[in-house]
Amino acid sequence: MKYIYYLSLGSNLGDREQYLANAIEGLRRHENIESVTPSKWLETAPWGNTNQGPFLNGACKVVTTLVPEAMLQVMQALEKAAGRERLVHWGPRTLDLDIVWAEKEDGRFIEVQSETLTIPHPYLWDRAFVLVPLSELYPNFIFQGQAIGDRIKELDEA
Ligand code: A4P
Ligand code: MG
Repeated sequence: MKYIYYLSLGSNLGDREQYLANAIEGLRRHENIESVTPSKWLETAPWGNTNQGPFLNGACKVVTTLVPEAMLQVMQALEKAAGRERLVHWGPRTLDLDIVWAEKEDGRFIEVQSETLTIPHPYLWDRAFVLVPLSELYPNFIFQGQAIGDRIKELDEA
């Protein structure tokens, strides 16, 4: 059984581009990860806690046999390798990796609701910095009956 994960990547401390590039490399090196397709990176204004520096954000598509909890562990190891410290909720970070959407290889989407993992990501549909890179990798993505391109326009006008 294969899984397709769409990850959101973000960094707003230090060499942001290097942290994102290292994350992609780290995913690619994992023996149970078959492919990693990154989006372009884009600079974004901080969302939520606005008292911090601008982010470099992006997304990537991961094809793997790893189940969701195992995928999360791989991501957290990469965050740790980037020197990530969990100090402030929604605060500055060297590297943040979130699973925003997941599917099985037959296209059926995956829902997870556990202590450690919520998929789809609760703020998936509210954040242009997640949706703009995601739309590059998954242009025909539809969530709750709405096309991703329409949602991006709506957020842009808000
Ligand atoms: N967790 C639950 N569901 C997931 C999931 N789908 N993917 C748990 C990844 N992790 C998930 O996360 C806390 C816990 O969430 C993890 O231990 C995992 O078990 P965290 O990264 O340690 O903590 P956090 O910073 O409090 O939360 P989170 O969710 O990463 O923050 P956000 O909501 O992503 O906000 N503005 C811009 N422009 N760009 C950004 O990238 N990022 C944030 C962080 C705020 N503002 C931003 C950006
Ligand atoms: Mg996170």
